[in-house]
Amino acid sequence: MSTPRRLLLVNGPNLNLLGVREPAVYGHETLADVECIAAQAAAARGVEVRAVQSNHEGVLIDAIHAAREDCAGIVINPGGLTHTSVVLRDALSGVALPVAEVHISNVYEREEFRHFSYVRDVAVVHVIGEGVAGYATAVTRLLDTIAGVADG
Ligand code: CA2
Repeated sequence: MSTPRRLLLVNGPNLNLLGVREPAVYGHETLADVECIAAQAAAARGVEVRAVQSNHEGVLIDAIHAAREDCAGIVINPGGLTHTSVVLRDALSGVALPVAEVHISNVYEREEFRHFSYVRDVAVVHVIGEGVAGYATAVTRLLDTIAGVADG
């Protein structure tokens, strides 16, 4: 079967507040802007993006499971679940799709509890602290990885 020309973009809890609160940390762009940035980076490579944001862990898990059917990879900013969720990590490793982990802020320059990520070692691409532009970087690097796997 050929590789689907679609990525799943997952944004975790509270990322719906982007552009509305804490602009000093997360910038002025909104979640809609982020989804557009990712979609444009993917479209440049002939790939579409299915975007999901939820404040409910189970909704994110269901979207990750569904990606197994029709997506080539997953770009995810798990929000605070990064630092707490074995469940999210298990979903990502369970679907066995290539994963790019994105954080808008530089988590390593923030509180110590943000330094640990349950997702880190199930992701093949990590983009940390590039602001919302990091979503484009993550899409491009993930598609490069997928192309390398497909070619190899
Ligand atoms: O830097 C990132 O992208 C984070 O994943 C964002 C999470 C935070 O818990 C991680 O440590 C790092 C927080 C997402 C909440 O986003 C907000 C956006 C605007 C206003 C309030 C929260």
